[in-house]
Amino acid sequence: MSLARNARLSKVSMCCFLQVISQTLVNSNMKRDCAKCSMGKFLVLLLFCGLGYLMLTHTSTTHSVFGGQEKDSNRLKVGDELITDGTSRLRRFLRKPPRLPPRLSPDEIGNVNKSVHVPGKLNTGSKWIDRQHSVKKAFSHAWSGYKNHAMGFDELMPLSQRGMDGLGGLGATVVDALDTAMIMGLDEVVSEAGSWVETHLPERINQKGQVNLFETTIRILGGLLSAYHLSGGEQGGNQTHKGPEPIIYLENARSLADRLLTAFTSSPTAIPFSDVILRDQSAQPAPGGLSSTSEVSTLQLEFNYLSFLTGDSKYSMESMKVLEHMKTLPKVKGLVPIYISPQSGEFSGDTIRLGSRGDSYYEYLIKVWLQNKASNWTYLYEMYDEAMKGVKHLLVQKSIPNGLLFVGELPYGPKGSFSPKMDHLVCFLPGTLALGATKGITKEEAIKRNLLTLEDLENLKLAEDLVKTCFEMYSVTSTGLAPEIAYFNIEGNSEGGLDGGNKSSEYVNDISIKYADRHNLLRPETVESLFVLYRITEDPKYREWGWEIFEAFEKYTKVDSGGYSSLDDVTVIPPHKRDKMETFFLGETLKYLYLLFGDSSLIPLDEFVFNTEAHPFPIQRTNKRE
Ligand code: DMJ
Repeated sequence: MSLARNARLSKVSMCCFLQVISQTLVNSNMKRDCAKCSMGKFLVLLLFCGLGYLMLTHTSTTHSVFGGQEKDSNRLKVGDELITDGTSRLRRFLRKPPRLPPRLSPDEIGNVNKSVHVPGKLNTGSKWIDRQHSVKKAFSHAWSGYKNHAMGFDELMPLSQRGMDGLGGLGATVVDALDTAMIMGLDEVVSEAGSWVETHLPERINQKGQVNLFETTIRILGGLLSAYHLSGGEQGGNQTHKGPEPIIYLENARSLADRLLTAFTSSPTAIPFSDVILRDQSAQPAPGGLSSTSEVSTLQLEFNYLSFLTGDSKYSMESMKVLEHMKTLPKVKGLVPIYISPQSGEFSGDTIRLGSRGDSYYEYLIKVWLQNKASNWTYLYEMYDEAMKGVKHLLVQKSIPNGLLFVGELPYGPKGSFSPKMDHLVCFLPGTLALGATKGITKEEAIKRNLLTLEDLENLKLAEDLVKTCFEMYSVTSTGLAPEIAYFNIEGNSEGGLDGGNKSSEYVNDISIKYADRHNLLRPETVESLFVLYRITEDPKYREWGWEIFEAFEKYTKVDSGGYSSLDDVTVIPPHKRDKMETFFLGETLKYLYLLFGDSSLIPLDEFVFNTEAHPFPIQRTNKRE
């Protein structure tokens, strides 16, 4: 039916409608009251004419980060233009609250959406909308610094206002930041970053030299895959964002992954080499021959999703061999050493920790299982479950004098002494524990549906205790920003004179910070866990803590000429700035803060799994892989 015919029909039906209404009124009590007064009649008719006009002319346009898929009424309204004929417009007008203004960004949608959104506690109040807006402004400031001084380089050096290639030269900031811009509804940034990917990335992938398999997978491959999804790629190219056709992101992802695969295929065992030479399509071990445990076990979400999207199982098969092999290796109550040999396939050394080189091994066990529940990889859940029991038995202790729970290390294995050292990196763990407990739904819902075991409840409690500790690692310092590493004072192992400088903190005597560990790299782990804990427990204190951290970043790391900088020492004011803005500040830190302050229906945790670089992939409900 043509649009003109539609419009005619809708006008006809509207006239009939008005006739019926005015007839009813004329025959009703109102007639008796007003019949004597022709002015009254006229006013009533005028009122209905106005109403009819509104119904005929009112159209609605919504805008979202998701491509075209219609979700239930509790979720964000998605899709492109909603143009309806007059009749259905009339039905909807009578049924629904006022419509959204045109082209709202997701944070604004969160605001409007609350009028039809059910879970009251998570509705976004205006304070949080303002705060979310501040995060968006911070992202724009970070991007403008990068764009003006370092476009196409891996990272911005905000103080010297130039770029550097610390990650192999694939324009890492562009790709890491892209899906954050999509989520924030920053069309201009999406367009700039997307055009750069389309124009420059294919050549870089062909011609660049050595890159690290893990960093390239989590930042570049992960960023491309989530950009593909968020721009509507899975809806058959129904593009919902500025920038190139979504297929461009997938093509680049595939071309990159085909080269990265050589790290797996050229290794004599299931454990991949740590580096790839892109232009030669060859791979090599790290100096010393060993790979990091976390690096080889933090590739599977990305390679699985690529297999799902392309229908080519090779990516998933190669990457899953790593975890299948690790399942067979001896462990200490589920905990593993931080090095592994691609030559022998065995773990190397005794050091066990959830900080650097160990962290995301534990994160991916549960996330890969959550991503592919249809594949029945229950061994991953069992490995995760056992490891978390090991963490509780061997690594969790309480500080003195005020009893903060923290996760320490076993530098010499289970028979050696315990070290009360905790990397900021360990602060991913509260979020992972909470996710593992409820599988992404709220605690309230999980309890109502009787889904939580005693173990889940214990893990959730541990998550809440640990995220408090992570927050206190920020509040004990003079700047309100956490150091890279903290030591917790315990019986017989207390460091005096190394406090963080905030004498008014309740925990100033519980936490010590060594001189070499006082830097801050704009890392995301604590705000990541605050975001997950807020979504799961709905406790507003996590948002308040996140806001305090954001304000400290604003105060001490913002660079006037554009961008944000790392810091040398968080215990002194003013802190000395370090000339580097890490890509994960845009890819992770600001994204998690934005989501923390926003509506819970934006990237729901039971529908998406975030890779370790905060790139969200949809959870696979079916197993489409070949
Ligand atoms: C990120 O690249 C990832 O989150 C990784 O898993 C750990 N380190 C950084 C952020 O701190």
